[in-house]
Amino acid sequence: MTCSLSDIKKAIGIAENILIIAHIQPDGDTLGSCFALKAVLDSMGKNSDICCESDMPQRYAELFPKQLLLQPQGIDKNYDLAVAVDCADKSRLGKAQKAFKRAKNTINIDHHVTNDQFAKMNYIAEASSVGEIIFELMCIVGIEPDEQIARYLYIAISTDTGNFTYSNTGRKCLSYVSELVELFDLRDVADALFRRRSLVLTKLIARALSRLETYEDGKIAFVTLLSGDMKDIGANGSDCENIVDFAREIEETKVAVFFRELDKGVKISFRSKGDIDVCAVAALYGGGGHLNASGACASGNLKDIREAVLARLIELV
Ligand SMILES: [Mn+2]
Repeated sequence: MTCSLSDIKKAIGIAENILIIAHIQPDGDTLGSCFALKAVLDSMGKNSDICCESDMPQRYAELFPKQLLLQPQGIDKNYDLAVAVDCADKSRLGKAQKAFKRAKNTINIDHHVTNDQFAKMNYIAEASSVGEIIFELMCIVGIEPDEQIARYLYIAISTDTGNFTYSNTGRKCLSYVSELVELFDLRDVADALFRRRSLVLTKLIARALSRLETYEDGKIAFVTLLSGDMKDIGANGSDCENIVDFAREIEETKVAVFFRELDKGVKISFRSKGDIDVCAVAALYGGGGHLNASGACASGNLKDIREAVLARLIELV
């Protein structure tokens, strides 16, 4: 069932031990929102843990206390409440699904239009980021943001809005950030998020761009990483966030796709401009997301999947 933020406040009120779950291959929004929520719960005197199937991505290692991100395999506790954060469907919980199911009550806080409401209580809002929703929840439970909460919420909101440049950047998220901005060192965090990149990621981008292919006069742009590339460069999946943007930024390009070959299947990230709905294309492969940004994990081989995606996109551009 769907619920309101005050229902969530009530559910938190009667829970003592709370598990917060970030999605697999976590991004800035899920991590920032989970850590902000934990800080809010700490202030309320609640016990909470954060778990995620994937390791902390290198990009975020210095921004979050890594030791607080628990592996779901190590969790044997039964929580009163489990909260899925930024997860459009159950599969995004990965191995944390078990602990989620075991919890007495479950909440799903998300902003993906494709969310399938897999929890007992579902709060799916139209928002730039889950960070924006956690800000509102924080206000409703009556907690004042401190340095930590402000920093985490900024990370969540700024990364999901492409540093306040995507079309989801609106008055709400800007006004929330304006309330947070004096509480933490924005320049320092922004520098780590948007003006710095690891050598590994730089090499991955170079490799992906070396395989750039364009179709329909550049309206469609594909970048690709083969499974051997990751080993070769010493990278893992979490290093790949945002590679698709290098294709999206091409002036002529209307739809950008990043294919990453996995041991089994292919991870596909879609970005589009204007009203081209890549969420519908991702849905063909069991994925989803937003109109202009979505993703899927397709089974099959890279060559066939690329051809099928291309055929579908040619109809759209
Ligand atoms: Mn998000």
